[in-house]
Formats: sequence, structure tokens, C-alpha cells
Amino acid sequence: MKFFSRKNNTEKSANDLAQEKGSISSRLRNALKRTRSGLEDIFAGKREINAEFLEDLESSLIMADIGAQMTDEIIQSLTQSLNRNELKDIDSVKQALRTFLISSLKANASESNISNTEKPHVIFVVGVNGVGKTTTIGKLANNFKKEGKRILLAAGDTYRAAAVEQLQIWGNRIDVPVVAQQTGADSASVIYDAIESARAKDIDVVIADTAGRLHNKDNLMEELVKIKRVASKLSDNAPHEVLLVLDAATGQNALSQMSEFHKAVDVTGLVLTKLDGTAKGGILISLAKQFPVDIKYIGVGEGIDDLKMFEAELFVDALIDF
Ligand SMILES: Nc1nc2c(ncn2[C@@H]2O[C@H](COP(=O)(O)OP(=O)(O)OP(=O)(O)O)[C@@H](O)[C@H]2O)c(=O)[nH]1
Ligand SMILES: [Mg+2]
Repeated sequence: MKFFSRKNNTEKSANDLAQEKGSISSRLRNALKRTRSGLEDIFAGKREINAEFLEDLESSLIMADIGAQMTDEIIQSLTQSLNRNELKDIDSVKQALRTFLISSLKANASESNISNTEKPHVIFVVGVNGVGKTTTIGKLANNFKKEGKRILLAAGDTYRAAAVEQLQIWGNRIDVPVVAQQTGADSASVIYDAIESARAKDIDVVIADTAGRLHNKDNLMEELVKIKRVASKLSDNAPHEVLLVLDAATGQNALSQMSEFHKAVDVTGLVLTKLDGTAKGGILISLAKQFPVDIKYIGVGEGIDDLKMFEAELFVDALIDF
């Protein structure tokens, strides 16, 4: 039995849900505006569907950072359909593209938010500098809180002078306790204390911030491994989740970040932030193609409500439904 269910919607009417979906979808469409515009140009106007059209589509998929391999597969599949006379107009191309993208993303869409019965559920948030880890933690904690969960934050970024304060500001804003020590303290010990304190206080979820670190610096990655090991001393299963935060605007470098973090700490889920500020939102599709990891959340703005559960269909429709 799942202890927490992602869909805590028992009190919401079908109407509320439809409205909520509608507003997420328009928010997402807005966030993906820049990524979509390159593709939109291709689909605008009444063009003949032929090899030249597919070449233009190929370039725009590459520009959106969907990735060479995925783009190849899409174009090959569309070329076959074209040769079978199945692509009669723009709409049939769009439909084929939609089906293709949704099926490749479906495997990576996460079914549940929190699915273990152990308390506290411990989430580590990791990633390179400035990608949006701390902001994501604030938004995520707020979302959990709205679902009625009791949250505690651990200020595991003990490197950057203002990092603890930044997390405490989030804690005050959403009225969630923050366990912290002074700058320079041992990050593993802060997180250990937080989990212990959460146990004593019957907290549901601990979300631990960590310092931004470059994925190619071995000593920093080693520190993450240590933090993880220390947490597992309190519970074999902790951390239950390791969320890697990636800035969508990073483009293809996100793939090497994913690969290095995964090697060090077994990433269980991805958060793609800043989708609102980039034309490279297709990176999410590249990542899904290359790594069998859940895409859990997407960041579509700086505001507290700007973190959404990832849903393949909503994402693809926001991307190509012009
Ligand atoms: N537009 C936009 N901005 C975001 C999003 N997520 C985070 N940001 C902004 O990105 C900047 C960096 O965010 P932080 O949360 O401090 O990033 P961090 O990964 O914790 O940074 P370090 O702790 O220095 O490694 C802030 O200005 C955030 O408001 C998003 O989804 N969209
Ligand atoms: Mg931070």
C-alpha cells in the first residue's frame, strides 16, 4: 500500500481538476514559448510535406536540443510514413510527432510523488552551482505542505556564506522548520541531525539542500557520496530519493551532469528548472532518451507555485500544439 498518494484529490471535483489542468497547461505553454517558437515557424503556413520539409523540421528539432539521436529516430520514422503516403498535411506530421514524443517520454514520467512507508522520507537535492536547487526545495516543500505533509528542511549547503540564510528565508515564508549549522560545518552532520530531529518530531519528509558542485570535480562528488553514506546509517533506505536539478538552458551539458551525478550517487529523479527562460526545452527529451530515470518536476518560473509534476502529455502538447 502506498502511504502517500500523489493524487490527494479526494475533495476536488472533476471541475476543479479540469480547471487545474487547464491552468497548468497554459502556464506550461507560456514557459515553453521560446522552445516552441522554432518549431512553430516550421509548422506555420501551408507547406507541402516532402523531404525538404523534413530537413527543416530536423534542424528545428536539433535547435530545440531534442538531441541528435532522438531527432534521427523521429526523422527516419517520419520519412517512412512519408514514403507510405501517410503524411498528407501538417496536421498528420504534428500528430505523428506528438505520438512519437509522448511514447518516448512516457517511460520517464513519474507515477508517484512519495511512495514509501518509512518516516521520514528523505530527499537529497543535488546539482551544479546555480541551477535552482534551493529554490526548488522551497517550492517542493510548499507543494508537500499543501498536501498536508509535515516537512523539515536541512541546510546541507554549508559552503556558500548566504546559503543557510537563503533556505531559512524559504522556511519562514512557508512556515517549515530548517535544521542548520554555521557556514563551514560538515554537511553530512547537518543532514544527519536533521533526519534524527525529524524522527523525534514525526516529520513526514526531510528535504536536504546541498552545495552546488561541478560534476567533474572528483573531491566534491566524493563528498556527496559521503553525505549519502552517513544518511544511510540512520536508515538503510535513506536517502529515499536523490533529485538532480538541471538547468534546462544548459543544453547538452545537462547530459554529462546527469551521467556524473548518477555515477556518484544514483540519481532517482530529475528536476528540470528554468524551462521558462530557454529555447532549449527539448533537452528534457534528450535526457529521457538517454537515461532511464524519472523526470519528476519541472520549474517554469521563480515563483513559489512554479514547480510542476512532469506529465509527458501535457509537456508535449505545450511544446507542439500550435
Ligand atoms: N526563471 C526561473 N528561474 C529559476 C527557476 N528555478 C530557480 N530559478 C532562479 O535561479 C536562481 C538560482 O537559484 P538557486 O535556487 O539559488 O540555485 P542553487 O542551485 O541553489 O544555487 P547554489 O546553491 O549557488 O548552487 C535564482 O535566481 C532562482 O530564482 C525556474 O524554474 N525558472
Ligand atoms: Mg542553493
